[in-house]
Amino acid sequence: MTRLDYDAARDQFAEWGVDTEAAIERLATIPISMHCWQGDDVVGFEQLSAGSGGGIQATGNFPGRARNVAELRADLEFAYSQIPGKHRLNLHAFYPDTDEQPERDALDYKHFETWVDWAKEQGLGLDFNPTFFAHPKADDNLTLSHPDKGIRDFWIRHGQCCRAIAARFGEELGSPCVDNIWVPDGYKDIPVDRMAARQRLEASIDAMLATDYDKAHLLDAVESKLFGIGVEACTVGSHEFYMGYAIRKGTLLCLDMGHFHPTENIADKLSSVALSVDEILLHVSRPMRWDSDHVILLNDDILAMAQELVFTNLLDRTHIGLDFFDATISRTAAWVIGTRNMQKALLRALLMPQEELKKVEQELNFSDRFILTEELKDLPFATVWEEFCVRKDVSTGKALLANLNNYQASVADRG
Ligand code: RNT
Ligand code: ZN
Repeated sequence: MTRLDYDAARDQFAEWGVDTEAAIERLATIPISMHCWQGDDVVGFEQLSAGSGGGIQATGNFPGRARNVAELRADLEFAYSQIPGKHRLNLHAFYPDTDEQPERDALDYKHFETWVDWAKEQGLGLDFNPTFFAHPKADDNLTLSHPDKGIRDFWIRHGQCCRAIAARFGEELGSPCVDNIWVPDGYKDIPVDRMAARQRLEASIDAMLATDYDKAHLLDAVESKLFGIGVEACTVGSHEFYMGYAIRKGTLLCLDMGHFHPTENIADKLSSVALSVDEILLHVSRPMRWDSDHVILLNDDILAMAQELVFTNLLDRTHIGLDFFDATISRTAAWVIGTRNMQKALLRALLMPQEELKKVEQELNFSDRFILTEELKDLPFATVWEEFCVRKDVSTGKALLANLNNYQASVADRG
């Protein structure tokens, strides 16, 4: 690409009243929270964990899985180096950096302190998640809603120590840490007392959230789900459950794109949810037939999501997190391409003539809306993306392909 290409693209967008410079500047301020668990197939660094369980599953055995903290950080550093802009890392509680083997209900900031040092060095924000799976006390697929009070209390303590850790992350890094609560709780077959399970879940989350933290340090989120493998009949923490909870208790609501009926449009939910909750957490993902957590493509679902965020002016109260894990391809390539796809989608939305589109819709001029949305697809979005990457000093196209393959080759001999 030459300077001339970008100048021509800038002029072309300007004809539609779109300022490419403003779009590039805005895009640079939008952090994406990249999830640590794509790097190791959701295994974690506790010696006791035997895979994820809880109805989630990474498929594949592509070489290069990060086996320890050092490998995961090296992979993350490489991935961030190929992604334009400054971003965040979304850590799970079963990724401590310690030889102590602490139980989940005895996790402490000290077990994660080196993550904070590393995040400071890298200029990253941190988000966090308690881990309510991959543990013997989660084997019934019941945690915070388990009928056994001892098990519930164990998981409540886990959630409490994770909030303390997350709040400290936020304090140390000067940026609020989103602590996202997702539990796998559900039933294989049809339960007869859904209400009791939901009341237990609610009481447990209330107990977990009882301590107040400064919102400048900690933001609590709750994540719903339609179903998981092994809990096909009922998920205790359903969408209605958490939507109501978030509204009544003032938490963030997490919308995971894989956690709804496959034909539902998740982008459509934003404007409705945003009328009732202050802030939203997204788990941007790609379900295929089920909550399969494929790496996100630059497809219609992602474009629609980004367009809603931009057109509904929700960027400032939405935290964009990613949630996918694929072990059939290079894990670092999955991070890089997936994260860049989210950014590309946002850039496209920022480059749309929003006022004009809203105006014709307001006038019920659906013909123009139709003509415009389709003609606009021919605008040179790729040239503006390229310019953004050049300014942020990251590669595109064949150079990116070579970088990704070279790095993959360097980790392929991990056992
Ligand atoms: C599971 C949820 C949850 C997990 C992560 C690892 O269905 O999407 O967000 O993917 O916590
Ligand atoms: Zn999720």
